[in-house]
Amino acid sequence: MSAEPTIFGKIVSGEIPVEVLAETERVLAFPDIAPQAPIHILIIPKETQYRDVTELAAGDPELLAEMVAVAKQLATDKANGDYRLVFNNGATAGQTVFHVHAHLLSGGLEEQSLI
Ligand code: DGP
Repeated sequence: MSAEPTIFGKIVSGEIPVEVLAETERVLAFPDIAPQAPIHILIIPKETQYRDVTELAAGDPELLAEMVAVAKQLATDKANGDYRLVFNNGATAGQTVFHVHAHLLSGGLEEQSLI
């Protein structure tokens, strides 16, 4: 029996449409629905089994590195190449979707919120 898909699982499967900002064979990037910065993009693996970055780093560090490379490319394309990359890990740390995701924040530190 498979678990109920998360909202990001539904985005990967195409059930929920998003504006794709970057895509590789294993990684997808799309705008956060509630942006906290001029540039606020979510970067996720297409694979659904990793709940958070701790699991991903242990299970597939190359996939984590690919997410970081996508972040750098987006920050270079859309801003000056500098960026923040935030992973919330666990409900009491603010994680609400249990499919690992990086928040890419860029484009003016003074306009950003702590997420
Ligand atoms: P976190 O709190 O770290 O689990 O971040 C989850 C983020 O996901 C939050 O910033 C809002 C975003 N989000 C939730 N649902 C959707 C959705 O349906 N579409 C998009 N684009 N973003 C979503």
